[in-house]
Amino acid sequence: MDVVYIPMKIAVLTIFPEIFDGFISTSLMGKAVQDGLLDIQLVDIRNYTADKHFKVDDVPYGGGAGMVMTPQPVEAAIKAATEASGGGYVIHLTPQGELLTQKTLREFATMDKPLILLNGRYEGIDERIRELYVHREISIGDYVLNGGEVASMVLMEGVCRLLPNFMGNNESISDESHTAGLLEYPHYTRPAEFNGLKVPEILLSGHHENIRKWRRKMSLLRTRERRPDLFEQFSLTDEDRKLLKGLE
Ligand code: 4GM
Repeated sequence: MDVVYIPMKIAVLTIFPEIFDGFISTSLMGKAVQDGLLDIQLVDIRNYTADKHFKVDDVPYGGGAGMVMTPQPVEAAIKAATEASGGGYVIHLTPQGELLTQKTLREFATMDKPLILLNGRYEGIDERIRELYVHREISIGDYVLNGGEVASMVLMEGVCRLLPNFMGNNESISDESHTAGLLEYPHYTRPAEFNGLKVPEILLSGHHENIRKWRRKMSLLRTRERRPDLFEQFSLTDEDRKLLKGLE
Protein backbone atom coordinates (compact mmCIF):
# COMPACT_ATOMS: atom_id res chain seq x y z
CA MET A 1 0.00 0.00 0.00
CA ASP A 2 1.10 3.57 -0.67
CA VAL A 3 1.25 5.61 2.51
CA VAL A 4 1.13 9.41 2.48
CA TYR A 5 3.14 11.30 5.11
CA ILE A 6 3.13 14.96 6.09
CA PRO A 7 6.68 15.92 5.18
CA MET A 8 9.03 17.84 7.46
CA LYS A 9 9.64 21.08 5.57
CA ILE A 10 13.14 22.55 5.48
CA ALA A 11 14.10 25.68 3.53
CA VAL A 12 17.83 26.28 3.09
CA LEU A 13 18.88 29.89 2.53
CA THR A 14 22.33 30.16 0.98
CA ILE A 15 24.35 31.86 -1.74
CA PHE A 16 25.72 28.40 -2.72
CA PRO A 17 22.65 26.15 -3.20
CA GLU A 18 24.66 23.80 -5.45
CA ILE A 19 26.65 22.62 -2.40
CA PHE A 20 23.50 20.74 -1.33
CA ASP A 21 22.69 18.98 -4.61
CA GLY A 22 24.68 15.78 -4.09
CA PHE A 23 23.91 15.66 -0.39
CA ILE A 24 20.15 15.92 -0.86
CA SER A 25 19.84 13.46 -3.73
CA THR A 26 22.17 10.77 -2.45
CA SER A 27 21.61 7.90 -0.10
CA LEU A 28 19.20 8.11 2.80
CA MET A 29 18.47 11.85 2.49
CA GLY A 30 17.40 11.23 -1.11
CA LYS A 31 15.25 8.30 0.00
CA ALA A 32 13.56 10.43 2.68
CA VAL A 33 12.77 13.10 0.06
CA GLN A 34 11.55 10.44 -2.41
CA ASP A 35 9.37 8.83 0.25
CA GLY A 36 7.79 12.18 1.10
CA LEU A 37 9.19 12.41 4.65
CA LEU A 38 11.25 15.48 3.85
CA ASP A 39 10.51 18.50 1.68
CA ILE A 40 13.69 20.51 1.07
CA GLN A 41 13.56 23.91 -0.59
CA LEU A 42 16.85 25.50 -1.70
CA VAL A 43 16.61 29.28 -1.68
CA ASP A 44 19.38 31.23 -3.40
CA ILE A 45 19.78 34.44 -1.39
CA ARG A 46 21.35 36.13 -4.42
CA ASN A 47 18.01 35.85 -6.27
CA TYR A 48 16.59 38.30 -3.74
CA THR A 49 19.15 41.08 -3.98
CA ALA A 50 17.91 44.50 -5.07
CA ASP A 51 21.46 45.39 -6.14
CA LYS A 52 21.91 45.77 -9.90
CA HIS A 53 25.22 43.92 -9.73
CA PHE A 54 23.68 41.12 -7.64
CA LYS A 55 25.90 41.95 -4.67
CA VAL A 56 25.01 40.29 -1.36
CA ASP A 57 27.88 41.63 0.78
CA ASP A 58 29.39 44.93 1.82
CA VAL A 59 32.26 46.37 3.85
CA PRO A 60 31.90 46.35 7.65
CA TYR A 61 30.94 49.55 9.44
CA GLY A 62 33.84 50.46 11.71
CA GLY A 63 36.33 49.04 9.25
CA GLY A 64 38.40 45.91 9.40
CA ALA A 65 39.02 42.89 7.22
CA GLY A 66 36.41 40.85 5.41
CA MET A 67 32.87 41.48 4.25
CA VAL A 68 29.45 41.28 5.89
CA MET A 69 26.29 39.85 4.33
CA THR A 70 23.86 42.65 3.44
CA PRO A 71 20.55 42.47 5.32
CA GLN A 72 18.29 43.34 2.34
CA PRO A 73 18.52 40.09 0.32
CA VAL A 74 18.65 37.97 3.50
CA GLU A 75 15.42 39.54 4.76
CA ALA A 76 13.74 39.11 1.38
CA ALA A 77 14.79 35.44 1.24
CA ILE A 78 13.52 34.79 4.79
CA LYS A 79 10.18 36.42 3.93
CA ALA A 80 9.87 34.44 0.69
CA ALA A 81 10.65 31.14 2.46
CA THR A 82 8.28 31.94 5.32
CA GLU A 83 5.43 32.84 2.97
CA ALA A 84 6.00 29.85 0.70
CA SER A 85 5.83 27.36 3.56
CA GLY A 86 3.37 29.17 5.83
CA GLY A 87 5.48 30.25 8.78
CA GLY A 88 8.85 29.00 9.84
CA TYR A 89 11.44 28.62 12.58
CA VAL A 90 14.61 30.44 11.55
CA ILE A 91 17.84 28.72 12.58
CA HIS A 92 21.12 30.55 11.95
CA LEU A 93 24.22 28.36 11.80
CA THR A 94 27.03 30.26 13.49
CA PRO A 95 30.05 29.52 15.70
CA GLN A 96 28.38 31.80 18.26
CA GLY A 97 25.30 29.60 18.60
CA GLU A 98 24.40 27.01 21.23
CA LEU A 99 26.14 23.70 20.59
CA LEU A 100 24.06 21.20 18.62
CA THR A 101 23.21 18.06 20.60
CA GLN A 102 21.07 14.97 20.04
CA LYS A 103 18.47 16.59 22.32
CA THR A 104 18.28 19.65 20.06
CA LEU A 105 17.99 17.40 17.00
CA ARG A 106 15.01 15.63 18.61
CA GLU A 107 13.42 19.00 19.27
CA PHE A 108 13.87 20.06 15.63
CA ALA A 109 12.64 16.68 14.32
CA THR A 110 9.36 17.13 16.20
CA MET A 111 8.91 20.80 15.32
CA ASP A 112 5.45 21.54 13.92
CA LYS A 113 6.78 24.48 11.89
CA PRO A 114 8.97 24.42 8.76
CA LEU A 115 12.66 24.88 9.53
CA ILE A 116 14.43 27.74 7.78
CA LEU A 117 18.20 27.24 7.82
CA LEU A 118 20.04 30.51 7.36
CA ASN A 119 23.59 30.16 6.11
CA GLY A 120 26.06 33.00 6.36
CA ARG A 121 29.28 33.43 4.40
CA TYR A 122 32.06 36.00 4.71
CA GLU A 123 32.40 37.29 8.29
CA GLY A 124 28.72 36.67 8.95
CA ILE A 125 25.36 38.36 8.53
CA ASP A 126 24.36 41.88 9.57
CA GLU A 127 23.41 41.70 13.26
CA ARG A 128 19.96 43.21 12.66
CA ILE A 129 18.86 40.05 10.81
CA ARG A 130 19.51 38.10 14.02
CA GLU A 131 17.53 40.62 16.07
CA LEU A 132 14.58 40.70 13.69
CA TYR A 133 14.21 37.17 12.35
CA VAL A 134 16.38 34.49 13.97
CA HIS A 135 14.70 32.16 16.46
CA ARG A 136 17.74 30.01 17.24
CA GLU A 137 21.49 30.27 16.75
CA ILE A 138 23.15 26.88 16.44
CA SER A 139 26.82 25.86 16.24
CA ILE A 140 27.95 22.35 15.29
CA GLY A 141 31.21 22.74 17.22
CA ASP A 142 33.90 25.11 18.38
CA TYR A 143 35.56 25.74 15.04
CA VAL A 144 35.10 28.13 12.14
CA LEU A 145 34.05 27.18 8.61
CA ASN A 146 33.84 29.33 5.48
CA GLY A 147 30.06 29.27 5.65
CA GLY A 148 27.14 27.75 7.49
CA GLU A 149 26.31 25.27 4.69
CA VAL A 150 28.22 22.25 6.03
CA ALA A 151 26.76 22.90 9.47
CA SER A 152 23.27 22.96 7.91
CA MET A 153 23.92 19.56 6.31
CA VAL A 154 24.94 18.18 9.69
CA LEU A 155 21.70 19.47 11.21
CA MET A 156 19.57 18.15 8.34
CA GLU A 157 21.07 14.68 8.41
CA GLY A 158 20.74 14.51 12.18
CA VAL A 159 17.07 15.56 12.01
CA CYS A 160 16.26 13.34 9.03
CA ARG A 161 17.22 10.07 10.70
CA LEU A 162 14.95 10.89 13.65
CA LEU A 163 11.83 11.38 11.51
CA PRO A 164 9.15 8.77 12.11
CA ASN A 165 9.07 6.31 9.20
CA PHE A 166 12.68 7.04 8.22
CA MET A 167 14.06 3.74 6.80
CA GLY A 168 13.09 0.99 9.24
CA ASN A 169 13.55 3.41 12.09
CA ASN A 170 11.64 2.58 15.26
CA GLU A 171 14.01 -0.28 16.08
CA SER A 172 17.42 1.36 15.80
CA ILE A 173 16.32 4.80 17.02
CA SER A 174 14.07 3.71 19.90
CA ASP A 175 16.87 1.32 20.85
CA GLU A 176 19.00 4.42 21.44
CA SER A 177 16.79 5.68 24.28
CA HIS A 178 18.25 3.60 27.12
CA THR A 179 21.81 4.14 25.87
CA ALA A 180 21.32 7.88 25.27
CA GLY A 181 24.21 9.75 26.84
CA LEU A 182 26.61 6.81 26.49
CA LEU A 183 29.11 6.07 23.73
CA GLU A 184 28.52 3.01 21.56
CA TYR A 185 30.05 -0.38 22.34
CA PRO A 186 32.49 -1.79 19.73
CA HIS A 187 30.99 -3.47 16.66
CA TYR A 188 32.27 -6.51 14.77
CA THR A 189 31.30 -8.41 11.66
CA ARG A 190 32.83 -11.33 9.75
CA PRO A 191 35.48 -12.65 9.56
CA ALA A 192 35.90 -13.96 13.13
CA GLU A 193 39.66 -13.32 12.79
CA PHE A 194 41.16 -10.37 10.88
CA ASN A 195 44.91 -9.71 10.66
CA GLY A 196 45.32 -11.94 13.70
CA LEU A 197 42.72 -10.02 15.71
CA LYS A 198 39.84 -12.11 17.04
CA VAL A 199 36.25 -11.04 17.65
CA PRO A 200 35.54 -11.21 21.42
CA GLU A 201 34.45 -14.78 22.23
CA ILE A 202 31.26 -13.70 23.98
CA LEU A 203 29.83 -12.26 20.74
CA LEU A 204 30.09 -15.71 19.13
CA SER A 205 28.48 -17.46 22.12
CA GLY A 206 24.85 -16.81 21.19
CA HIS A 207 24.17 -15.99 24.86
CA HIS A 208 22.02 -12.90 24.40
CA GLU A 209 21.90 -11.81 28.04
CA ASN A 210 25.68 -12.03 28.44
CA ILE A 211 26.15 -10.18 25.16
CA ARG A 212 23.81 -7.42 26.32
CA LYS A 213 25.76 -7.05 29.60
CA TRP A 214 29.13 -7.07 27.81
CA ARG A 215 27.97 -4.34 25.41
CA ARG A 216 26.56 -2.27 28.24
CA LYS A 217 29.82 -2.59 30.17
CA MET A 218 31.91 -1.60 27.13
CA SER A 219 29.67 1.46 26.60
CA LEU A 220 30.10 2.49 30.22
CA LEU A 221 33.90 1.95 30.23
CA ARG A 222 34.35 3.80 26.94
CA THR A 223 32.27 6.72 28.08
CA ARG A 224 34.12 7.00 31.42
CA GLU A 225 37.48 6.81 29.64
CA ARG A 226 36.85 9.02 26.62
CA ARG A 227 34.07 11.38 27.69
CA PRO A 228 34.19 11.93 31.44
CA ASP A 229 31.91 14.95 30.89
CA LEU A 230 29.13 12.69 29.54
CA PHE A 231 29.79 9.99 32.15
CA GLU A 232 29.35 12.49 34.97
CA GLN A 233 25.91 13.47 33.63
CA PHE A 234 24.78 9.86 33.16
CA SER A 235 22.50 8.20 35.75
CA LEU A 236 23.92 4.72 36.44
CA THR A 237 21.50 1.87 37.15
CA ASP A 238 22.22 -0.72 39.86
CA GLU A 239 23.28 -3.12 37.12
CA ASP A 240 25.63 -0.49 35.66
CA ARG A 241 27.40 -0.16 39.02
CA LYS A 242 27.82 -3.93 39.24
CA LEU A 243 29.15 -4.12 35.69
CA LEU A 244 31.71 -1.42 36.45
CA LYS A 245 32.83 -3.18 39.65
CA GLY A 246 33.25 -6.37 37.61
CA LEU A 247 30.60 -8.16 39.68
CA GLU A 248 28.35 -8.99 36.73
C1 4GM B 1 30.72 33.65 11.34
C2 4GM B 1 29.45 34.15 11.58
C3 4GM B 1 28.86 27.82 11.52
C4 4GM B 1 30.90 32.59 10.46
C5 4GM B 1 28.38 33.63 10.89
C6 4GM B 1 29.14 28.74 10.53
C7 4GM B 1 31.18 27.46 11.80
C8 4GM B 1 29.90 27.17 12.16
C9 4GM B 1 29.83 32.08 9.74
C10 4GM B 1 28.56 32.60 9.99
C11 4GM B 1 30.46 29.01 10.21
C12 4GM B 1 29.64 26.19 13.27
C13 4GM B 1 30.01 30.97 8.77
N1 4GM B 1 31.45 28.34 10.84
N2 4GM B 1 30.62 25.92 14.11
N3 4GM B 1 30.87 29.93 9.29
O1 4GM B 1 28.54 25.67 13.38
O2 4GM B 1 27.51 32.07 9.31
